[in-house]
Amino acid sequence: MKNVEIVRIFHEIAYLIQIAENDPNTVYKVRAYEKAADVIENLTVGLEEIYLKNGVQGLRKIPSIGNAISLKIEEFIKSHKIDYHQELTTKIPLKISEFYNMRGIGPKTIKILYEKLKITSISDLEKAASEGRIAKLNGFSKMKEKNILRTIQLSKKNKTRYLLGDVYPLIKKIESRLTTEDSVIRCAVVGSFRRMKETMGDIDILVSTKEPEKVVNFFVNMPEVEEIKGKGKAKAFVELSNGIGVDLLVVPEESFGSASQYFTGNKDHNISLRNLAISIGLHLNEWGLFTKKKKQIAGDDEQEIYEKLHLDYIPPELRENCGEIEYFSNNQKERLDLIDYGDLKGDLHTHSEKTDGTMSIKDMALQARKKFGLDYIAITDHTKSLRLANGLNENQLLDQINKIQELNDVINEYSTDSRFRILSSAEVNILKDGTLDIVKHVLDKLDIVGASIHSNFSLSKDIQTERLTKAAKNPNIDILFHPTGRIINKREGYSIDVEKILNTACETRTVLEINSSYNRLDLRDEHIRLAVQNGVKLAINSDAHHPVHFAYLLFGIGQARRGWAKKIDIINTLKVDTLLKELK
Ligand code: DGT
Ligand code: CA
Ligand code: CA
Ligand code: ZN
Repeated sequence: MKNVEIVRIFHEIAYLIQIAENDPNTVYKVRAYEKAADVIENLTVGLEEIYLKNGVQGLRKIPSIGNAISLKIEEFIKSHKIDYHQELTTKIPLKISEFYNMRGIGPKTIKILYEKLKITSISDLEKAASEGRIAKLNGFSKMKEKNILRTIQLSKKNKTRYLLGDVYPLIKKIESRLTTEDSVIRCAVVGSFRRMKETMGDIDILVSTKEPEKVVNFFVNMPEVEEIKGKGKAKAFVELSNGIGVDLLVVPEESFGSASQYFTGNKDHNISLRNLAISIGLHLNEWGLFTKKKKQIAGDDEQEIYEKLHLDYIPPELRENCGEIEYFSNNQKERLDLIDYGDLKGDLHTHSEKTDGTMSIKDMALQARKKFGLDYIAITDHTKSLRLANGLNENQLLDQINKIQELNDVINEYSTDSRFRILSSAEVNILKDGTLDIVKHVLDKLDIVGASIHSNFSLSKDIQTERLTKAAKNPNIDILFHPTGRIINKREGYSIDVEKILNTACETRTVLEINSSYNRLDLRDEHIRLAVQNGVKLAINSDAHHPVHFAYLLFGIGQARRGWAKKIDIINTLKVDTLLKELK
């Protein structure tokens, strides 16, 4: 996604010109780059798509993108770099990303510190401040110096967490490399990653081996390792080039199960489990489960730990100390038929090149069937009031319905087994007052209707809730897409009364979406749990704009499991005919 890179570059340019240039007019330039970055950050469309379709003219139609900036975007799309940005970073070799979250240490301060003390990084800054070199500068004081040190401490604590989807491919690569290494017997990535938490602080990897030192050395010498922060005989802690930390723990084979349990966590789940062990006269730690006389009765197999504590196996996604230990005790009658990773039969939120997607409807369908084993997808292109995404109007939607009917025959022509089905649908834009931008008689013709909010994010809680409940009460709307609108680490989501919306969804039989796009994962886990308790049906969708995005369904399923969603709670586990009957 080029948008993200361009946003980063524009922020960097804005930051660096404040240091590099002394002209008083630079404020306007700075503001222009920052405004452009903000607008691009909130676009639902790829700049590259806009450019490929409509060229620089198309880019200029975006609010806050003027001539100069549209040319910079073009330059980036064509050459994957922007010369002006490179000149600036060469001239001023600052580690800018380190300074972003430093409240109170803005570019003005950094400019002086860079010019006078050649400070280019936070560690330079920390060193200079602790040596008292900053207080001596003109315009600074002991007090200011102290504040700088405090800000650095704070920012170390609040380091932003990494998105599961951003680090997933990297983690899988490291896991498979370690797994195939000769000296490794078993390898597992544990911690919050194994619990499929939407973000993670660091990565935790567990290995069993007879040659701990060999494994530790192999690990710290991997190409992704930027810095070795700590290294012992049976553990190591490194930082990768993208900044994330990795803890490696090496244990003997007979402790691999108990160590997996311990380092999967979370911490509170572990504490409850340990107390449960104590209550039946046992002792549990990362090395195993022991009797009072220190005899090991379990350890190499994680499941056995739970069994010996009279529990059914608790899936990692549920280990948050939120009632799972009581629920999974052997005497509980009801089994939890949790949604599983292979359970989805279709995807009810996908885009084609007709709006802001990048592939034809046919290619989306063929790939969904061939690569991801799905039986159906709904094409949910945007509608007309979302201009930036080239939203479809009524006539275009009617054309698309016809086209999809034809395609359904074409793609099944050579298939001998079950038919694949493309459902005609749309991601209808919910307007400010809760009405839709497509007339009813066209919506009536679609197989399924999704609706979502793409504007007016900052309405008051009452009004925003009213807007969504009104949409849910609309008999045409089957599913509300990304209901809370949050973007992880970036945007809180609209202010809404989630319980009220769940109640309305239940009464009106409106389905709520779990959007699998890993920067949304909307609904979040606790909302899913509430929805399930209230009998609201859910759909796990990819929001794919390209076939590779079907892979994101994995994250949506993980999120659903964290919310205790059962297979029957998720409508797209149904066969397509049953699904269409079940909808309101
Ligand atoms: P993260 O890294 O913030 O996303 O979250 P986790 O859950 O991966 O936490 P992390 O990396 O600090 O530790 C991994 C696991 O190790 C954690 O889930 C449970 C276990 N653990 C860590 N510290 C403690 C502790 O003080 N007591 C207990 N019982 N377990 C701990
Ligand atoms: Ca961790
Ligand atoms: Ca850790
Ligand atoms: Zn969408």
